[in-house]
Amino acid sequence: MRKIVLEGILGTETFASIAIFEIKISTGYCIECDFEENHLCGFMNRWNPNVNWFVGGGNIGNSQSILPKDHTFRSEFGHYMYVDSLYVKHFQEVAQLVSPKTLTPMSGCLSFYYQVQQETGIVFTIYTRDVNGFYEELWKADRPTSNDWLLGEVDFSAPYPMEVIFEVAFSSGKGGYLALDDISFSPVFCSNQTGTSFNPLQASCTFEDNFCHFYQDYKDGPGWSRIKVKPNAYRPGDHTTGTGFYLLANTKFTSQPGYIGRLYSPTLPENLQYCLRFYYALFGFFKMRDSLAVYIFEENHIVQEKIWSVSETPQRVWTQAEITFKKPMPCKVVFLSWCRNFWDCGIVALDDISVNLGSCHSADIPPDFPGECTFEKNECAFTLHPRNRHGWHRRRSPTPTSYTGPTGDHTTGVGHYMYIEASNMIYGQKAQLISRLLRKTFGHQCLTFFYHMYGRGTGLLNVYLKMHGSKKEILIWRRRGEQSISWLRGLIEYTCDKSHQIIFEAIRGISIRSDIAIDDISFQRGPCKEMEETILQSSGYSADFNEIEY
Ligand SMILES: [Ca+2]
Ligand SMILES: [Ca+2]
Ligand SMILES: [Ca+2]
Repeated sequence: MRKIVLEGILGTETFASIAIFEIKISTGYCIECDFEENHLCGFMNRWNPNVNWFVGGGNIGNSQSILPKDHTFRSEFGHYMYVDSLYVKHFQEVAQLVSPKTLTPMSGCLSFYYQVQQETGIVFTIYTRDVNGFYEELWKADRPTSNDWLLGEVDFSAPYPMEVIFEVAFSSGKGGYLALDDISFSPVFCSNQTGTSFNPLQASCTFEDNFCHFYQDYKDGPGWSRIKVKPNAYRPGDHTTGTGFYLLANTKFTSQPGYIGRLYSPTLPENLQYCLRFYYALFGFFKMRDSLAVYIFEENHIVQEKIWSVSETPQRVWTQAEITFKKPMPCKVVFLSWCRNFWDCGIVALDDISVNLGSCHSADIPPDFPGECTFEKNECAFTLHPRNRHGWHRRRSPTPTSYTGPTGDHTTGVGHYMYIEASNMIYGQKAQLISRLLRKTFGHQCLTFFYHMYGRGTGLLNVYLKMHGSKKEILIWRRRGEQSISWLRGLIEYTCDKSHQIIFEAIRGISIRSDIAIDDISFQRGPCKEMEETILQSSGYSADFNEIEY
């Protein structure tokens, strides 16, 4: 069972108002329609000066009495959509009927009925269009053999959000009309074969437990090793949590000069668009160019194509790479590290490889989800405490004082984070970053964030929960003093049956080397999936939590 909640939040204007009318919930797929109701099922005509899709039928006494009976009821009272060439003024003018966007992954058979009168000069094509506006032809009408309704069927697969566009183009003004009715979808491919289901998570890995489905061939040298280190300026903590595992390729110790074995992903099915993301960090390279490269290998390794390689980039920072690709054959992604000669060589670290369906760019279009903040665009739902407005700053690039603060943000390595600049504060001074009012948690809530506490004089980072209407700030998490040169993941599991706020409070330590930074805050419903032992003791607030001494 699900509920749909419509929430209206009024702005501050005196006469602000929000109105809702005509909510319709229908069963079936969002790209289906028989056009018998007055809302077109969310389909839209893309308006044009001359040619457009209109609703036909319904015995509306259209002067163009040549128009047909509909397909659903086979009567004058049924409805359908049509495009008439009567008003065409330009060669190949097009009319587009755009479906609602698919919201969940779907694949199967898209079917519809269409009728063409006086077919010469009419081109009827169906396209899909993704959120970046990228068109792909799905189907094109053959020269029709009849003037009655014809069934069109095409295999349709929408692993990521897309629209279906029914497009009619006229090459002359005497092209007659085209009518469309009964668009429907069934989750079985038209040829009655079930769709292959591919879960992109199979090609993702944090390397915390093992190599997941990645593997190597060792014929080119020692390959990538999975390691966990105590972080220092030359070896980072991992990207996933700051204390976990990552992969390392050290080209200084390869048998062949400067060339290291390949890391293969599992096979990715053909004809799907993928977004590959991963984090890398480089250490000690004299020349960075091409020290890490990503190739696409066809199954039998005949086709090999370089799709990405590193260029000049800051060293010693976990940096995110994003690659969108689509191939007509099943393929594997291959990570390769190399350098031209011994003196150029260094270390490449690799972590958090993920594969998603769709373009990488599309994920960036919606702003942060309400429960997430990367600080890339703004401070999201967080505001500064009015009394210490100068406490937290949003920053990109390293902090000005050396031996303290992060060298890049956690999200991409080159993005934004929030931090306190110890040089502008005095010992013991507090800076609070306060969330907007959050609703009660309905059971467990998992708050994840990344924090950076590096510097000899580092002070404290506290996280408080403050219930609405109460002045009391309940401590739910705390770290004191220098923690790591890496970004560390903080996990807090809590419940709260009232609306509340979460407060990040940084307290400046004894010296200017006490910058504290946070990034990538996310609130998720349910208990935290992984809880580390060290965090368990400080997670979940209880009445006596405040009594814990440090
Ligand atoms: Ca109809
Ligand atoms: Ca990791
Ligand atoms: Ca960030």
